[in-house]
Amino acid sequence: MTQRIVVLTGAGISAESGVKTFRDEDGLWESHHIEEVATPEGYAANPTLVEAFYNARWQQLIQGDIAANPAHIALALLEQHQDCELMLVTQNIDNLHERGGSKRVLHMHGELAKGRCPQSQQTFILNEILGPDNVCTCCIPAQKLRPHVVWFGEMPFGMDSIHQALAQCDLFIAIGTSGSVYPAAGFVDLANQVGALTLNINLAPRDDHSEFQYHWQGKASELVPQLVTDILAGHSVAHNQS
Ligand code: BJW
Repeated sequence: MTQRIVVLTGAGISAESGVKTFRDEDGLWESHHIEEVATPEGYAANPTLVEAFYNARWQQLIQGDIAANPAHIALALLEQHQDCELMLVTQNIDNLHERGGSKRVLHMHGELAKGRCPQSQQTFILNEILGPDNVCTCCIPAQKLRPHVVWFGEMPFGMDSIHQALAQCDLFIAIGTSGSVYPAAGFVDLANQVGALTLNINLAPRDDHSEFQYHWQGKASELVPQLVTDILAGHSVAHNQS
């Protein structure tokens, strides 16, 4: 029987690829003020600073020695499995799932590779870093593109599809996310409500208040390939819990 799986990934899945997380030691929020770089108000006050923040991350992603790791690659393998209906939702704005081979990725917090028209909301693939010269082709007069990301107070993308998938899923898996940002942090509750199995994979130990039924503590690059092997073999996720 087809297993319906929703996977939610966060910054932790890309950490072993060399991309910084937000809230870990040496994470992005240690060297940047959230309200300055991750709110619409911060962008309105200083667009140059905010664009520089995203441009530096984009350049690191395309020019550095950053590559998809075994966790991204394993999820791409899961997508191809005939007996599994997978929705892969990522909070990450990097493109490492795609580089790992995933074909269908829902970027609920946007994508570094794109700019967005603030008027029509149409997105444009960026061939260069975002600056004053990047304007849309959908409006007259042309509008300056903004980073295609979701800041605090803005609505994440794809919420209807995500809710629909969660309402029908058999298994919900969160990987490498601190669960501190909503609405993503509430997905586990929705999955629990429909009786799905819920599994959290994280380097950190189980949180006492966790809503997840199962917790696998360790590196995503090791545990996700193991998980995918188990799923493909028809084994339960109930082992290896902490
Ligand atoms: C590893 C590992 C390894 C490390 N292996 N693991 C209550 C209910 C509903 C909403 C709210 C609420 N209270 C407040 C809100 C609003 C707000 C919110 O959640 N605030 C919180 C601070 C409480 N949310 C919003 O505003 C959202 N919009 C919204 O709610 O819309 C509705 C609405 C609209 C209008 C008015 C009112 C309501 C939008 C949130 C946007 C978040 N944007 C960011 C920036 C995106 C662009 C960018 O990348 O710069 O998204 S913030 C940042 O946090 C980024 C991430 O996607 C997000 C989550 O972070 P993540 O991925 O979990 O990373 P970390 O660093 O926190 O965790 C990493 C984890 O990995 C750790 O646990 C490590 O242990 C682990 N790890 N190495 C395995 N190798």
